[in-house]
Amino acid sequence: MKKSHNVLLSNSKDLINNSVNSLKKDGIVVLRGLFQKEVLSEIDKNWDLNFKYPSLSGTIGYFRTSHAKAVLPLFLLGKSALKVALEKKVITIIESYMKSKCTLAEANAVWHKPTNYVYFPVHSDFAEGWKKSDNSKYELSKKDIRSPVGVGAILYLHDTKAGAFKYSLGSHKLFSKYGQHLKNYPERMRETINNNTVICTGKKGDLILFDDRGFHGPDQPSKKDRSVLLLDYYRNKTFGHVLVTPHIIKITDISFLDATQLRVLGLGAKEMVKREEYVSTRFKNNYFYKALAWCIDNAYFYTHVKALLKLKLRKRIR
Ligand SMILES: O=C(O)CCC(=O)C(=O)O
Ligand SMILES: [Fe+2]
Repeated sequence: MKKSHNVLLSNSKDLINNSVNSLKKDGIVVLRGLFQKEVLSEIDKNWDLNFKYPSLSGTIGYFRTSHAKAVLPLFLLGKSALKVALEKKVITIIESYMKSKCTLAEANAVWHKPTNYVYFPVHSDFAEGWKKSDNSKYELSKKDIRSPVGVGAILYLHDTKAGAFKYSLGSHKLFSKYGQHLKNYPERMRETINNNTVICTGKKGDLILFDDRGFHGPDQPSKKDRSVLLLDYYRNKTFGHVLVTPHIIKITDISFLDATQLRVLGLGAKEMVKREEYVSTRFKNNYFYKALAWCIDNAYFYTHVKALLKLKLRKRIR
């Protein structure tokens, strides 16, 4: 497996065209130095605040979705997260590559714990027949999948080696012929896909853009924690102005956005999945959910009993 991929510096000449060409040829481009230190340090500060404990009964905190993974709706990290997701050069690159307007369909902050096993195997995000959920009316046709229907983005929040993102160069041109799972591909094809895979070791602040149709995933198993921002932009000419589920945003954070950025963010867009059915709410199915909910509901029991006792005492004195 190759170990790295070309990195484009944010001040390099013709960044937009070079990025689009790299996406066309390889399905991936790595952009370095696009975000100021202050943007990254504000994200760090809010990350520390949000990733200390899980959110319980309205407390600040992350959503646990599996043993190894915890997530946070991205924009709870504040204005800086909006600056990253709606960076104008990034929007221009994606929309030129897609030959269409785009919508930021998903945006999450993701924290991965180390494991000795692979829990997120290499995959393609889209294939013919793809739907976000069973009752979704948006389904990809054979013709749809020939266009770049989605572009993913990963921002590294620290220098990343273990657990780095990996991508099979050029695999987006297969149009996910045998579906989203590598195990369903003929052996010769699987070999080629694996041989063309690069591990994108990178620096804090690197933004990786990739065509979602290509084979990709985190390099696992990994012995290190990993903190990333994970974004997905969908192609409007394919899906319409649609996002997966509406973003949660603090109203005081959005005054700096222009009309294009608000449109990409999903102002006026439709949703594919209701908030209550979105993957980040899956703790409701966990074995401990009801017991924990009971504990929270009764967490103020002592103050209640104290109030009752006081009432009784007062009645006796009278
Ligand atoms: O976390 C990664 O490295 C890849 C994420 C990914 O492929 C996905 O969310 O579809
Ligand atoms: Fe993916």
